Amino acid sequence: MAMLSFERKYRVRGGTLVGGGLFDFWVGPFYVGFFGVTTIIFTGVGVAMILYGAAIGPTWNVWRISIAPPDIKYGLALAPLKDGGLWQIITFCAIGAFVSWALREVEIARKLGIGLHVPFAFSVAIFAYVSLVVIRPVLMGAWGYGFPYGILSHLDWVSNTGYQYLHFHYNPAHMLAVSFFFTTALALSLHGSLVLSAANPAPGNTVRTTEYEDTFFRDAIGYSIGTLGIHRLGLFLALSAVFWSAVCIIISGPFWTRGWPEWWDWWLNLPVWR
Ligand code: UQ2
Repeated sequence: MAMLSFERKYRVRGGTLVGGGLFDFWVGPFYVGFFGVTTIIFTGVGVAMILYGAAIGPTWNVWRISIAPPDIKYGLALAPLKDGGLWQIITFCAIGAFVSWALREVEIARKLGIGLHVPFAFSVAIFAYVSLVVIRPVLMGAWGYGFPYGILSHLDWVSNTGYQYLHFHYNPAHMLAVSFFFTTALALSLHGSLVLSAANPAPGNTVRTTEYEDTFFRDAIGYSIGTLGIHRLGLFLALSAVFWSAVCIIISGPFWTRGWPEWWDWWLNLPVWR
């Protein structure tokens, strides 16, 4: 069945979480829904605030435009618009747009009768962003601990925040996150190359089935995780990378204020060495 006729067949009413049939329609290829409307509104207001922040700022150089969070002195209060208030509105709109997008994914998945894996995975990415601009700032008592919205300025923030803890690579949660990122790249490179080797072989060779894929890895390492298994593993590895990234920054400040190398003193102080 051609993709378009398949889509027409499954473009049916129902599955909505909010609004019933009110926004249950498509615009061209795009499903709208209640959360399509809220996504558009949050995105529109957020982008307008970013443009306003850029307009009242010192530069139109895209690399240097930056909208900073409020000064630490404002604590967790609302700040004046031009002194961090814009950042607060933009953060609110960003979270509103991201959550709306996730819920729109839920409605589409419900319509199709498929699992909620995609919105679940996206929710972990939202959790990572919320960790940086809400959870950690709230735990530390000031919105000023959030990161600035700018291409170079957010890089400066990451560098400065890392150096505040002397050497961020000694953060055990950061170690886990990095290891999961690398393992995700390994798994996807194995998977992508294996699928292409069988499904898109060199000219003159016929397309091979999944048994060939299994056999390749059984011959090479004595084990094949399977065609479904590799995707379970990939999702687990990728979500773990994002999850431990969130953990590694949440614990830096709220739960550990010294240099991360010093955290490992527990190892040096084990009674077994004495
Ligand atoms: C596999 C399989 C796939 C795959 C890949 C494997 C047929 C198409 C890549 C091999 C993966 C293994 C053995 C797991 C490696 C473990 C880590 C932590 C990277 O067996 O089934 O399906 O794509």
